[in-house]
Amino acid sequence: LDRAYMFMARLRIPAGVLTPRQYLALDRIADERANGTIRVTTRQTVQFHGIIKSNVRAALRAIDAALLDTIAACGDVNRNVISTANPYLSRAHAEAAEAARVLSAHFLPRTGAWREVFIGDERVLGGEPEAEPIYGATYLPRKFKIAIAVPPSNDVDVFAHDLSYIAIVENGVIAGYNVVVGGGMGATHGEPETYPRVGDVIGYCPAHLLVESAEAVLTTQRDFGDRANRKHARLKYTIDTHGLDWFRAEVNRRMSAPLEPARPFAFAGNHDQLGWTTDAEGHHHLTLHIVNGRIADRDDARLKSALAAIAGLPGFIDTGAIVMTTNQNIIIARANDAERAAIDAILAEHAVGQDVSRLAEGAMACVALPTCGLALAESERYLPTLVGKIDGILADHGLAEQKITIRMTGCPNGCARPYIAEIGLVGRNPGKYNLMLGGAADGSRLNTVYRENVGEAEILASLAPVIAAYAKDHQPGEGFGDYTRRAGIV
Ligand code: SRM
Ligand code: SF4
Repeated sequence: LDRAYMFMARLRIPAGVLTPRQYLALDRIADERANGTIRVTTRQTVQFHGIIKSNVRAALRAIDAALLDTIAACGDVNRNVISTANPYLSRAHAEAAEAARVLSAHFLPRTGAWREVFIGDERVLGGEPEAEPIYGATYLPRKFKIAIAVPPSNDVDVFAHDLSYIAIVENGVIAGYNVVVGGGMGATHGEPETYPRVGDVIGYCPAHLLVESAEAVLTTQRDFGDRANRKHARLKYTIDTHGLDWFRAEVNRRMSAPLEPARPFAFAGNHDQLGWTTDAEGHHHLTLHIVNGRIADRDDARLKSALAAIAGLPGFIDTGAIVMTTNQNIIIARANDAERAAIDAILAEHAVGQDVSRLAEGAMACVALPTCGLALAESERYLPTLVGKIDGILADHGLAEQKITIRMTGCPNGCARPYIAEIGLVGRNPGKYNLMLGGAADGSRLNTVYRENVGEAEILASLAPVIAAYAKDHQPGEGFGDYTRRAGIV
Protein backbone atom coordinates (compact mmCIF):
# COMPACT_ATOMS: atom_id res chain seq x y z
CA LEU A 1 0.00 0.00 0.00
CA ASP A 2 1.21 3.50 -0.86
CA ARG A 3 0.79 6.39 1.59
CA ALA A 4 -2.43 8.41 1.27
CA TYR A 5 -0.86 11.55 -0.23
CA MET A 6 -3.03 14.63 -0.50
CA PHE A 7 -2.18 17.83 -2.37
CA MET A 8 -3.04 21.50 -2.54
CA ALA A 9 -3.22 23.20 -5.93
CA ARG A 10 -2.92 26.97 -6.27
CA LEU A 11 -3.87 28.68 -9.50
CA ARG A 12 -2.21 31.61 -11.23
CA ILE A 13 -4.90 34.19 -11.94
CA PRO A 14 -3.28 37.63 -12.44
CA ALA A 15 -5.64 40.39 -11.22
CA GLY A 16 -8.01 37.63 -10.08
CA VAL A 17 -10.40 37.74 -13.03
CA LEU A 18 -12.37 34.68 -14.16
CA THR A 19 -15.10 34.27 -16.73
CA PRO A 20 -18.24 32.67 -15.27
CA ARG A 21 -17.49 29.55 -17.35
CA GLN A 22 -14.02 29.31 -15.81
CA TYR A 23 -15.56 29.71 -12.37
CA LEU A 24 -18.01 26.89 -13.14
CA ALA A 25 -15.10 24.67 -14.21
CA LEU A 26 -13.38 25.37 -10.86
CA ASP A 27 -16.62 24.61 -9.03
CA ARG A 28 -16.74 21.20 -10.72
CA ILE A 29 -13.06 20.48 -10.02
CA ALA A 30 -13.66 21.20 -6.34
CA ASP A 31 -16.38 18.55 -6.24
CA GLU A 32 -14.85 15.95 -8.52
CA ARG A 33 -11.14 16.20 -7.66
CA ALA A 34 -10.73 18.06 -4.35
CA ASN A 35 -12.48 18.43 -1.00
CA GLY A 36 -15.61 20.11 -2.34
CA THR A 37 -14.51 23.64 -1.44
CA ILE A 38 -12.78 26.51 -3.24
CA ARG A 39 -10.46 28.75 -1.23
CA VAL A 40 -9.98 32.37 -2.31
CA THR A 41 -6.48 33.42 -1.24
CA THR A 42 -4.89 36.65 -0.04
CA ARG A 43 -3.16 36.84 -3.43
CA GLN A 44 -6.37 37.05 -5.43
CA THR A 45 -6.40 33.51 -6.70
CA VAL A 46 -7.87 30.18 -5.60
CA GLN A 47 -6.58 27.03 -3.97
CA PHE A 48 -7.99 23.53 -3.97
CA HIS A 49 -7.33 21.38 -0.94
CA GLY A 50 -7.55 17.63 -0.48
CA ILE A 51 -6.61 16.52 -3.98
CA ILE A 52 -5.64 12.89 -3.51
CA LYS A 53 -2.64 11.67 -5.47
CA SER A 54 -4.66 9.78 -8.08
CA ASN A 55 -6.63 12.96 -8.82
CA VAL A 56 -3.70 15.33 -9.30
CA ARG A 57 -3.27 14.97 -13.05
CA ALA A 58 -7.00 14.96 -13.69
CA ALA A 59 -7.41 18.12 -11.59
CA LEU A 60 -4.60 19.91 -13.41
CA ARG A 61 -5.90 18.81 -16.80
CA ALA A 62 -9.31 20.19 -15.92
CA ILE A 63 -7.65 23.46 -14.85
CA ASP A 64 -5.78 23.52 -18.19
CA ALA A 65 -9.00 22.83 -20.08
CA ALA A 66 -10.47 25.93 -18.42
CA LEU A 67 -7.54 27.90 -19.90
CA LEU A 68 -5.99 28.32 -16.46
CA ASP A 69 -2.84 26.93 -14.87
CA THR A 70 -0.86 26.64 -11.65
CA ILE A 71 2.47 27.66 -13.20
CA ALA A 72 4.57 29.91 -10.93
CA ALA A 73 1.84 30.07 -8.28
CA CYS A 74 4.55 28.59 -6.02
CA GLY A 75 8.36 28.36 -6.28
CA ASP A 76 11.32 30.74 -6.48
CA VAL A 77 9.80 32.80 -9.25
CA ASN A 78 7.49 35.75 -9.64
CA ARG A 79 4.17 34.73 -8.05
CA ASN A 80 0.58 35.64 -8.89
CA VAL A 81 0.53 39.36 -9.74
CA ILE A 82 -2.25 41.12 -7.83
CA SER A 83 -4.01 44.38 -8.59
CA THR A 84 -6.73 46.52 -6.99
CA ALA A 85 -9.88 44.51 -7.44
CA ASN A 86 -12.49 44.99 -10.10
CA PRO A 87 -11.06 46.00 -13.47
CA TYR A 88 -14.57 47.03 -14.55
CA LEU A 89 -14.83 49.96 -12.14
CA SER A 90 -12.93 52.48 -14.24
CA ARG A 91 -10.46 52.73 -17.11
CA ALA A 92 -7.58 53.05 -14.61
CA HIS A 93 -8.70 49.86 -12.85
CA ALA A 94 -8.80 48.06 -16.21
CA GLU A 95 -5.30 49.31 -17.01
CA ALA A 96 -3.99 48.12 -13.64
CA ALA A 97 -5.44 44.64 -14.22
CA GLU A 98 -3.96 44.55 -17.71
CA ALA A 99 -0.59 45.60 -16.27
CA ALA A 100 -0.85 42.66 -13.83
CA ARG A 101 -1.47 40.27 -16.73
CA VAL A 102 1.43 41.75 -18.73
CA LEU A 103 3.84 41.40 -15.78
CA SER A 104 2.60 37.87 -15.06
CA ALA A 105 3.17 36.82 -18.67
CA HIS A 106 6.56 38.56 -18.84
CA PHE A 107 7.90 36.71 -15.80
CA LEU A 108 6.26 33.36 -16.51
CA PRO A 109 8.90 30.62 -16.67
CA ARG A 110 9.31 29.44 -20.26
CA THR A 111 9.93 25.80 -19.32
CA GLY A 112 7.44 23.31 -20.68
CA ALA A 113 7.81 21.10 -17.60
CA TRP A 114 4.31 21.79 -16.20
CA ARG A 115 2.65 20.71 -19.42
CA GLU A 116 4.98 17.74 -19.82
CA VAL A 117 4.45 16.44 -16.28
CA PHE A 118 0.77 17.13 -15.75
CA ILE A 119 -0.91 17.61 -19.10
CA GLY A 120 0.94 15.02 -21.11
CA ASP A 121 2.79 17.13 -23.68
CA GLU A 122 5.66 15.43 -25.42
CA ARG A 123 9.01 15.94 -23.69
CA VAL A 124 11.51 18.15 -25.46
CA LEU A 125 15.15 17.35 -24.80
CA GLY A 126 17.63 20.09 -23.91
CA GLY A 127 17.37 23.84 -24.13
CA GLU A 128 15.73 24.42 -20.75
CA PRO A 129 18.21 26.89 -19.17
CA GLU A 130 18.47 28.91 -22.40
CA ALA A 131 14.70 28.92 -22.50
CA GLU A 132 14.61 31.05 -19.32
CA PRO A 133 15.71 34.48 -20.51
CA ILE A 134 15.13 36.13 -17.12
CA TYR A 135 15.52 33.36 -14.55
CA GLY A 136 18.47 31.57 -16.17
CA ALA A 137 19.42 28.13 -14.86
CA THR A 138 19.05 28.91 -11.16
CA TYR A 139 15.88 31.00 -11.02
CA LEU A 140 15.50 33.46 -8.09
CA PRO A 141 16.92 33.10 -4.56
CA ARG A 142 13.36 33.01 -3.19
CA LYS A 143 9.71 33.73 -4.07
CA PHE A 144 9.05 37.19 -5.53
CA LYS A 145 5.74 39.06 -5.31
CA ILE A 146 4.32 42.00 -7.26
CA ALA A 147 1.22 44.12 -6.48
CA ILE A 148 -0.46 47.08 -8.21
CA ALA A 149 -2.76 49.51 -6.38
CA VAL A 150 -5.11 52.14 -7.72
CA PRO A 151 -5.48 54.73 -4.92
CA PRO A 152 -7.40 55.52 -2.82
CA SER A 153 -7.77 51.75 -2.32
CA ASN A 154 -4.79 49.90 -0.88
CA ASP A 155 -6.67 46.59 -0.89
CA VAL A 156 -3.55 44.86 -2.25
CA ASP A 157 -1.38 46.13 0.65
CA VAL A 158 1.37 47.65 -1.49
CA PHE A 159 3.80 47.82 1.42
CA ALA A 160 3.78 44.05 1.99
CA HIS A 161 5.34 42.79 -1.26
CA ASP A 162 8.78 42.60 -2.85
CA LEU A 163 7.72 45.06 -5.55
CA SER A 164 4.59 47.18 -5.77
CA TYR A 165 3.25 49.85 -8.03
CA ILE A 166 1.02 52.71 -6.90
CA ALA A 167 -0.88 53.95 -9.96
CA ILE A 168 -0.74 57.70 -10.56
CA VAL A 169 -3.94 58.46 -12.43
CA GLU A 170 -4.17 61.57 -14.60
CA ASN A 171 -7.32 62.40 -16.58
CA GLY A 172 -8.71 58.94 -15.86
CA VAL A 173 -5.72 56.98 -17.18
CA ILE A 174 -2.61 55.61 -15.48
CA ALA A 175 0.22 57.99 -16.34
CA GLY A 176 2.75 56.01 -14.37
CA TYR A 177 3.52 54.36 -11.06
CA ASN A 178 5.32 55.03 -7.83
CA VAL A 179 7.63 52.07 -7.28
CA VAL A 180 7.69 50.42 -3.83
CA VAL A 181 10.32 47.80 -2.96
CA GLY A 182 11.28 45.58 -0.08
CA GLY A 183 8.02 44.72 1.62
CA GLY A 184 7.58 41.25 3.07
CA MET A 185 5.82 39.57 5.96
CA GLY A 186 7.58 36.28 6.74
CA ALA A 187 9.48 35.80 9.99
CA THR A 188 10.44 32.96 12.33
CA HIS A 189 9.65 33.02 16.08
CA GLY A 190 12.82 33.53 18.13
CA GLU A 191 14.98 34.50 15.15
CA PRO A 192 15.23 38.31 15.20
CA GLU A 193 17.33 38.32 12.04
CA THR A 194 14.07 37.43 10.26
CA TYR A 195 11.41 40.13 10.32
CA PRO A 196 8.42 41.63 8.54
CA ARG A 197 9.21 44.83 6.68
CA VAL A 198 7.10 47.50 4.94
CA GLY A 199 8.29 48.55 1.51
CA ASP A 200 9.98 51.84 0.60
CA VAL A 201 8.85 54.15 -2.20
CA ILE A 202 11.97 54.58 -4.38
CA GLY A 203 10.62 56.72 -7.21
CA TYR A 204 8.21 57.02 -10.11
CA CYS A 205 8.26 55.42 -13.52
CA PRO A 206 6.07 56.37 -16.48
CA ALA A 207 3.59 53.67 -17.53
CA HIS A 208 5.60 52.60 -20.59
CA LEU A 209 8.55 51.68 -18.33
CA LEU A 210 6.51 49.37 -16.08
CA VAL A 211 7.92 46.08 -17.37
CA GLU A 212 11.44 47.48 -17.66
CA SER A 213 11.38 48.70 -14.04
CA ALA A 214 9.99 45.39 -12.79
CA GLU A 215 12.70 43.51 -14.64
CA ALA A 216 15.36 45.84 -13.18
CA VAL A 217 14.12 45.17 -9.62
CA LEU A 218 13.66 41.43 -10.12
CA THR A 219 17.04 40.90 -11.78
CA THR A 220 18.80 42.94 -9.08
CA GLN A 221 17.31 40.52 -6.56
CA ARG A 222 18.24 37.60 -8.84
CA ASP A 223 21.87 38.73 -8.96
CA PHE A 224 22.36 39.98 -5.38
CA GLY A 225 19.84 38.04 -3.26
CA ASP A 226 21.23 35.65 -0.63
CA ARG A 227 21.48 32.18 -2.15
CA ALA A 228 23.17 30.62 0.89
CA ASN A 229 20.44 31.14 3.50
CA ARG A 230 16.79 30.77 2.45
CA LYS A 231 15.65 32.56 5.59
CA HIS A 232 17.61 35.62 4.44
CA ALA A 233 16.86 35.38 0.75
CA ARG A 234 13.86 37.70 0.19
CA LEU A 235 14.37 41.09 -1.45
CA LYS A 236 13.77 42.90 1.86
CA TYR A 237 17.02 41.42 3.24
CA THR A 238 18.93 42.20 0.03
CA ILE A 239 17.90 45.83 0.43
CA ASP A 240 18.77 45.95 4.13
CA THR A 241 22.14 44.29 3.44
CA HIS A 242 23.20 46.64 0.64
CA GLY A 243 21.21 49.78 1.53
CA LEU A 244 18.28 51.45 -0.19
CA ASP A 245 20.43 54.01 -2.05
CA TRP A 246 22.60 51.27 -3.48
CA PHE A 247 19.48 49.36 -4.50
CA ARG A 248 17.91 52.35 -6.23
CA ALA A 249 21.17 53.06 -8.09
CA GLU A 250 21.41 49.42 -9.21
CA VAL A 251 17.81 49.49 -10.49
CA ASN A 252 18.45 52.78 -12.31
CA ARG A 253 21.60 51.31 -13.88
CA ARG A 254 19.46 48.55 -15.39
CA MET A 255 16.86 50.93 -16.85
CA SER A 256 16.86 53.05 -20.03
CA ALA A 257 15.89 56.11 -17.94
CA PRO A 258 16.28 56.51 -14.17
CA LEU A 259 13.29 56.52 -11.84
CA GLU A 260 11.86 60.01 -11.32
CA PRO A 261 10.97 61.47 -7.90
CA ALA A 262 7.89 59.79 -6.43
CA ARG A 263 4.54 61.53 -7.00
CA PRO A 264 2.03 62.34 -4.23
CA PHE A 265 -0.56 59.66 -3.43
CA ALA A 266 -3.03 58.93 -0.62
CA PHE A 267 -4.64 55.70 0.50
CA ALA A 268 -7.96 55.63 2.34
CA GLY A 269 -7.79 52.05 3.61
CA ASN A 270 -7.18 48.44 2.67
CA HIS A 271 -10.67 46.94 3.14
CA ASP A 272 -12.97 45.92 0.27
CA GLN A 273 -16.13 47.98 -0.16
CA LEU A 274 -18.80 45.33 0.30
CA GLY A 275 -22.17 45.40 -1.42
CA TRP A 276 -23.42 46.59 -4.81
CA THR A 277 -21.84 49.39 -6.78
CA THR A 278 -22.69 50.63 -10.28
CA ASP A 279 -20.12 51.84 -12.82
CA ALA A 280 -20.43 54.71 -15.31
CA GLU A 281 -21.75 52.33 -18.00
CA GLY A 282 -24.55 51.11 -15.73
CA HIS A 283 -23.09 47.66 -14.93
CA HIS A 284 -23.58 46.44 -11.38
CA HIS A 285 -20.86 44.76 -9.28
CA LEU A 286 -21.45 42.96 -6.01
CA THR A 287 -18.53 42.53 -3.61
CA LEU A 288 -19.54 39.53 -1.57
CA HIS A 289 -17.97 38.88 1.81
CA ILE A 290 -16.53 35.36 1.99
CA VAL A 291 -15.52 34.30 5.49
CA ASN A 292 -11.75 33.80 5.21
CA GLY A 293 -12.13 33.03 1.52
CA ARG A 294 -13.68 29.58 1.97
CA ILE A 295 -16.38 28.87 -0.61
CA ALA A 296 -18.36 25.92 0.69
CA ASP A 297 -21.91 24.74 1.25
CA ARG A 298 -22.84 24.72 4.93
CA ASP A 299 -26.13 23.78 6.53
CA ASP A 300 -26.91 27.42 7.27
CA ALA A 301 -25.70 28.96 3.99
CA ARG A 302 -25.09 27.27 0.64
CA LEU A 303 -22.53 29.74 -0.71
CA LYS A 304 -20.87 27.38 -3.17
CA SER A 305 -24.16 26.36 -4.80
CA ALA A 306 -25.28 29.99 -4.89
CA LEU A 307 -22.12 31.14 -6.70
CA ALA A 308 -22.40 28.29 -9.20
CA ALA A 309 -26.04 29.20 -9.89
CA ILE A 310 -25.05 32.85 -10.35
CA ALA A 311 -22.16 31.99 -12.69
CA GLY A 312 -24.54 29.88 -14.76
CA LEU A 313 -27.23 32.56 -15.15
CA PRO A 314 -28.21 32.87 -18.83
CA GLY A 315 -26.68 36.06 -20.18
CA PHE A 316 -24.36 36.58 -17.21
CA ILE A 317 -22.49 33.39 -18.11
CA ASP A 318 -21.35 35.08 -21.35
CA THR A 319 -20.95 38.70 -20.29
CA GLY A 320 -20.34 38.72 -16.53
CA ALA A 321 -17.16 38.10 -14.55
CA ILE A 322 -16.12 36.64 -11.22
CA VAL A 323 -13.25 38.54 -9.63
CA MET A 324 -11.24 37.53 -6.58
CA THR A 325 -10.04 40.21 -4.19
CA THR A 326 -6.88 40.26 -2.09
CA ASN A 327 -9.11 40.42 1.00
CA GLN A 328 -10.32 36.88 0.21
CA ASN A 329 -13.68 38.12 -1.13
CA ILE A 330 -15.43 37.71 -4.48
CA ILE A 331 -16.86 40.32 -6.82
CA ILE A 332 -19.76 39.25 -9.01
CA ALA A 333 -19.08 41.75 -11.78
CA ARG A 334 -20.81 43.17 -14.85
CA ALA A 335 -24.43 42.37 -14.09
CA ASN A 336 -27.26 44.20 -15.84
CA ASP A 337 -30.43 45.27 -13.97
CA ALA A 338 -32.27 41.97 -14.47
CA GLU A 339 -29.18 39.91 -13.56
CA ARG A 340 -28.69 41.98 -10.43
CA ALA A 341 -32.20 41.13 -9.28
CA ALA A 342 -31.64 37.44 -10.12
CA ILE A 343 -28.33 37.42 -8.20
CA ASP A 344 -30.00 38.90 -5.11
CA ALA A 345 -32.75 36.28 -5.37
CA ILE A 346 -30.25 33.39 -5.69
CA LEU A 347 -28.29 34.58 -2.66
CA ALA A 348 -31.48 34.84 -0.60
CA GLU A 349 -32.64 31.40 -1.76
CA HIS A 350 -29.34 29.90 -0.60
CA ALA A 351 -29.43 31.81 2.70
CA VAL A 352 -26.24 33.69 1.85
CA GLY A 353 -26.59 36.81 3.99
CA GLN A 354 -24.47 39.91 3.69
CA ASP A 355 -25.12 41.16 7.17
CA VAL A 356 -21.52 41.16 8.37
CA SER A 357 -20.14 43.01 11.38
CA ARG A 358 -17.73 45.84 10.64
CA LEU A 359 -14.94 43.90 12.35
CA ALA A 360 -15.69 40.75 10.30
CA GLU A 361 -15.54 42.91 7.16
CA GLY A 362 -11.92 43.74 7.86
CA ALA A 363 -10.95 40.28 9.11
CA MET A 364 -8.62 37.87 7.32
CA ALA A 365 -7.19 34.55 8.38
CA CYS A 366 -4.71 32.28 6.63
CA VAL A 367 -5.58 28.65 5.95
CA ALA A 368 -3.51 27.08 8.76
CA LEU A 369 -4.94 23.84 10.20
CA PRO A 370 -5.81 21.25 9.06
CA THR A 371 -4.03 21.49 5.69
CA CYS A 372 -1.03 23.77 6.25
CA GLY A 373 1.98 21.77 7.37
CA LEU A 374 3.59 24.87 8.88
CA ALA A 375 0.69 25.86 11.16
CA LEU A 376 1.39 26.16 14.88
CA ALA A 377 -2.17 27.23 15.73
CA GLU A 378 -5.66 27.46 14.24
CA SER A 379 -6.52 30.42 12.03
CA GLU A 380 -9.21 30.08 9.33
CA ARG A 381 -11.37 27.83 11.53
CA TYR A 382 -10.98 29.97 14.65
CA LEU A 383 -10.89 33.66 13.73
CA PRO A 384 -14.70 33.97 13.17
CA THR A 385 -15.31 32.79 16.76
CA LEU A 386 -12.83 35.30 18.16
CA VAL A 387 -14.22 38.10 15.98
CA GLY A 388 -17.70 37.37 17.37
CA LYS A 389 -16.37 37.79 20.90
CA ILE A 390 -14.49 41.03 20.11
CA ASP A 391 -17.66 42.28 18.37
CA GLY A 392 -19.36 41.98 21.76
CA ILE A 393 -16.72 44.18 23.42
CA LEU A 394 -16.92 46.75 20.61
CA ALA A 395 -20.73 46.86 20.91
CA ASP A 396 -20.47 47.39 24.69
CA HIS A 397 -18.48 50.55 23.96
CA GLY A 398 -20.67 51.83 21.12
CA LEU A 399 -18.07 50.88 18.51
CA ALA A 400 -20.05 48.33 16.47
CA GLU A 401 -19.69 50.55 13.39
CA GLN A 402 -15.92 51.11 13.81
CA LYS A 403 -13.73 49.80 10.97
CA ILE A 404 -10.77 47.86 12.36
CA THR A 405 -8.44 45.55 10.47
CA ILE A 406 -7.95 42.23 12.28
CA ARG A 407 -5.83 39.47 10.78
CA MET A 408 -4.73 36.10 12.07
CA THR A 409 -2.15 33.58 10.94
CA GLY A 410 -1.35 30.15 12.30
CA CYS A 411 2.40 30.79 12.20
CA PRO A 412 4.80 33.72 11.71
CA ASN A 413 5.03 33.32 7.92
CA GLY A 414 2.38 36.00 7.65
CA CYS A 415 0.16 34.66 4.85
CA ALA A 416 -2.77 36.94 5.84
CA ARG A 417 -0.40 39.93 6.16
CA PRO A 418 -1.04 40.19 9.93
CA TYR A 419 1.94 42.44 10.73
CA ILE A 420 0.29 45.46 9.12
CA ALA A 421 -3.15 44.92 10.68
CA GLU A 422 -4.51 47.17 13.43
CA ILE A 423 -5.01 43.97 15.43
CA GLY A 424 -2.67 41.15 14.44
CA LEU A 425 -2.68 37.62 15.86
CA VAL A 426 0.23 35.36 14.99
CA GLY A 427 0.14 31.70 16.04
CA ARG A 428 2.79 30.49 18.53
CA ASN A 429 1.39 27.25 19.92
CA PRO A 430 -1.96 25.45 19.81
CA GLY A 431 -4.48 28.05 21.05
CA LYS A 432 -1.77 30.67 21.66
CA TYR A 433 -0.96 33.80 19.67
CA ASN A 434 1.18 36.90 19.75
CA LEU A 435 -1.24 39.81 19.97
CA MET A 436 0.01 42.75 17.90
CA LEU A 437 -1.38 46.29 17.91
CA GLY A 438 -0.66 49.57 16.16
CA GLY A 439 -0.83 48.90 12.41
CA ALA A 440 -2.34 51.66 10.27
CA ALA A 441 -5.82 51.45 8.74
CA ASP A 442 -4.30 51.87 5.26
CA GLY A 443 -1.70 49.12 5.67
CA SER A 444 1.29 51.48 5.67
CA ARG A 445 2.82 50.67 9.08
CA LEU A 446 3.93 47.58 10.98
CA ASN A 447 2.25 46.72 14.28
CA THR A 448 4.10 45.80 17.49
CA VAL A 449 3.81 42.84 19.85
CA TYR A 450 1.51 43.82 22.73
CA ARG A 451 1.09 40.42 24.43
CA GLU A 452 3.13 37.30 23.73
CA ASN A 453 1.89 33.73 23.44
CA VAL A 454 -1.60 34.33 24.85
CA GLY A 455 -4.83 32.34 24.59
CA GLU A 456 -8.36 33.55 23.99
CA ALA A 457 -9.15 34.64 27.55
CA GLU A 458 -6.04 36.78 27.74
CA ILE A 459 -6.53 38.18 24.24
CA LEU A 460 -10.03 39.36 25.19
CA ALA A 461 -8.92 40.60 28.61
CA SER A 462 -6.04 42.52 26.99
CA LEU A 463 -8.16 44.04 24.25
CA ALA A 464 -11.13 45.10 26.44
CA PRO A 465 -9.39 48.00 28.27
CA VAL A 466 -7.70 49.18 25.06
CA ILE A 467 -11.06 49.24 23.27
CA ALA A 468 -12.63 51.04 26.25
CA ALA A 469 -9.86 53.65 26.23
CA TYR A 470 -10.19 54.10 22.46
CA ALA A 471 -13.95 54.62 22.81
CA LYS A 472 -13.35 57.31 25.43
CA ASP A 473 -10.27 59.12 24.15
CA HIS A 474 -9.92 58.80 20.38
CA GLN A 475 -9.89 61.94 18.28
CA PRO A 476 -12.45 62.37 15.47
CA GLY A 477 -11.51 60.10 12.58
CA GLU A 478 -8.59 58.55 14.46
CA GLY A 479 -8.19 54.87 13.63
CA PHE A 480 -7.81 52.19 16.29
CA GLY A 481 -4.23 51.42 15.27
CA ASP A 482 -3.24 55.09 15.21
CA TYR A 483 -4.79 55.58 18.65
CA THR A 484 -2.87 52.69 20.22
CA ARG A 485 0.34 54.35 19.03
CA ARG A 486 -0.58 57.90 20.11
CA ALA A 487 -1.76 56.71 23.52
CA GLY A 488 1.52 54.86 24.02
CA ILE A 489 -0.22 51.48 24.37
CA VAL A 490 2.35 50.13 21.92
FE1 SRM B 1 1.77 31.81 2.25
C1 SRM B 1 3.91 29.26 2.76
C2 SRM B 1 -0.83 29.72 2.23
C3 SRM B 1 -0.12 34.26 0.95
C4 SRM B 1 4.11 34.09 3.25
N1 SRM B 1 1.59 29.81 2.40
C5 SRM B 1 2.60 28.92 2.55
C6 SRM B 1 2.09 27.48 2.41
C7 SRM B 1 2.25 27.06 0.98
C8 SRM B 1 2.71 26.48 3.39
C9 SRM B 1 3.90 25.68 2.94
O1 SRM B 1 4.86 26.24 2.39
O2 SRM B 1 3.90 24.49 3.21
C10 SRM B 1 0.61 27.70 2.81
C11 SRM B 1 -0.41 26.70 2.26
C12 SRM B 1 -1.48 26.45 3.29
C13 SRM B 1 -2.60 25.65 2.80
O3 SRM B 1 -2.92 24.62 3.46
O4 SRM B 1 -3.25 26.01 1.82
C14 SRM B 1 0.41 29.15 2.44
N2 SRM B 1 -0.10 31.92 1.59
C15 SRM B 1 -1.06 30.98 1.76
C16 SRM B 1 -2.43 31.52 1.40
C17 SRM B 1 -3.35 30.47 0.81
C18 SRM B 1 -3.04 32.17 2.64
C19 SRM B 1 -4.51 32.45 2.58
O5 SRM B 1 -5.15 32.11 3.55
O6 SRM B 1 -5.00 33.03 1.60
C20 SRM B 1 -2.00 32.64 0.45
C21 SRM B 1 -1.87 32.17 -0.97
C22 SRM B 1 -1.21 33.15 -1.83
C23 SRM B 1 -1.35 32.95 -3.29
O7 SRM B 1 -2.48 32.80 -3.75
O8 SRM B 1 -0.34 33.02 -3.99
C24 SRM B 1 -0.64 32.99 1.01
N3 SRM B 1 1.99 33.82 2.03
C25 SRM B 1 1.04 34.66 1.57
C26 SRM B 1 1.40 36.02 1.87
C27 SRM B 1 0.56 37.25 1.59
C28 SRM B 1 0.82 37.80 0.23
O9 SRM B 1 1.54 37.22 -0.59
O10 SRM B 1 0.29 38.87 -0.05
C29 SRM B 1 2.60 35.97 2.55
C30 SRM B 1 3.35 37.17 3.18
C31 SRM B 1 3.99 38.04 2.19
C32 SRM B 1 5.39 37.60 1.92
O11 SRM B 1 5.57 36.72 1.09
O12 SRM B 1 6.30 38.11 2.58
C33 SRM B 1 2.97 34.58 2.64
N4 SRM B 1 3.71 31.69 2.83
C34 SRM B 1 4.47 32.74 3.28
C35 SRM B 1 5.72 32.25 3.77
C36 SRM B 1 6.88 33.10 4.36
C37 SRM B 1 7.75 33.64 3.32
C38 SRM B 1 8.96 34.34 3.89
O13 SRM B 1 9.46 35.26 3.26
O14 SRM B 1 9.43 33.96 4.96
C39 SRM B 1 5.68 30.84 3.62
C40 SRM B 1 6.77 29.82 3.99
C41 SRM B 1 7.88 29.79 3.02
O15 SRM B 1 7.86 30.37 1.93
O16 SRM B 1 8.90 29.17 3.38
C42 SRM B 1 4.39 30.53 3.06
FE1 SF4 C 1 0.38 28.13 7.00
FE2 SF4 C 1 1.70 29.89 8.43
FE3 SF4 C 1 0.85 30.57 6.01
FE4 SF4 C 1 -0.89 30.26 7.94
S1 SF4 C 1 0.76 31.81 7.89
S2 SF4 C 1 -1.06 29.38 5.88
S3 SF4 C 1 -0.02 28.65 9.15
S4 SF4 C 1 2.38 29.03 6.45
